[in-house]
Amino acid sequence: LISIILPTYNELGNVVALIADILSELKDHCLEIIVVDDNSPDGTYGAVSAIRDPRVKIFQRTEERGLAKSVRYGLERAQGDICIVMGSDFNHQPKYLKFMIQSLSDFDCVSASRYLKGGGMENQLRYVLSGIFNRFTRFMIGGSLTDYQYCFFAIRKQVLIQCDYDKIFWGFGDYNIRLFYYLLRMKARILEFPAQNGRRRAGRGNRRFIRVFFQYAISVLQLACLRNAETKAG
Ligand SMILES: Nc1nc2c(ncn2[C@@H]2O[C@H](COP(=O)(O)OP(=O)(O)OP(=O)(O)O)[C@@H](O)[C@H]2O)c(=O)[nH]1
Ligand SMILES: [Mg+2]
Repeated sequence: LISIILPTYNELGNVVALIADILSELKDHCLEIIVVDDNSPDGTYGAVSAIRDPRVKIFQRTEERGLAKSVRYGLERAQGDICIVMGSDFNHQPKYLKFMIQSLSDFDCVSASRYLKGGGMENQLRYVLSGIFNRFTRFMIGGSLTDYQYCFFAIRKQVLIQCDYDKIFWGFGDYNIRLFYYLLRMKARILEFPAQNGRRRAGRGNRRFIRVFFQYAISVLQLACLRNAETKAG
């Protein structure tokens, strides 16, 4: 069983079409789609609930809002031995899913990268800034990955459950940096493949770029300190 986790916040114009695309792309696979909605005011929950397909499950969180906590919520409810996390706005394209699932037979985690040859994104300013930030991340926390913050990956449940979720799942997409830090420390085998960022079809995405940038920078510095302390401790 493959579990696909889709966190949503105001994705009424995207998520229903995305689910249809995923179901069609993976029609030969046994899967469940777990949508975790943070009480979106636009009616995302109602639209997904109206999908009459037992493979599609929707959960609504009302206590707090947050991407990383929603992903955790979905992962904790996932029943598959393969979990895939992706956004629900078409930035992460379903056409890569088959490759990701196939490649997991030789790896613990398969992650999309905009920074391998063949990958990329339309917004050039964001592409360059995220690229610089990824280099900074690599320098500070180690590893040889090219994209630590894209949040589009498939992972074996067996490997995932060895991680301490409390240390990873908080904040926005910075949880991805922490997850990869701990996976690399566990010597998990991570494969990156080149991916083109898809165009958001509807709605407005994350507009708090500056805030998110600082949040990510703080996360990297925290991990660098941890790495330093661990190196000293031997
Ligand atoms: N459950 C939940 N999902 C969220 C939250 N914030 C964002 N998301 C979802 O997480 C994914 C990534 O968020 P986006 O707003 O697209 O961030 P982004 O890709 O950096 O921004 P754009 O490039 O504008 O799309 C989307 O599927 C969102 O719906 C949240 O607080 N809770
Ligand atoms: Mg997006």
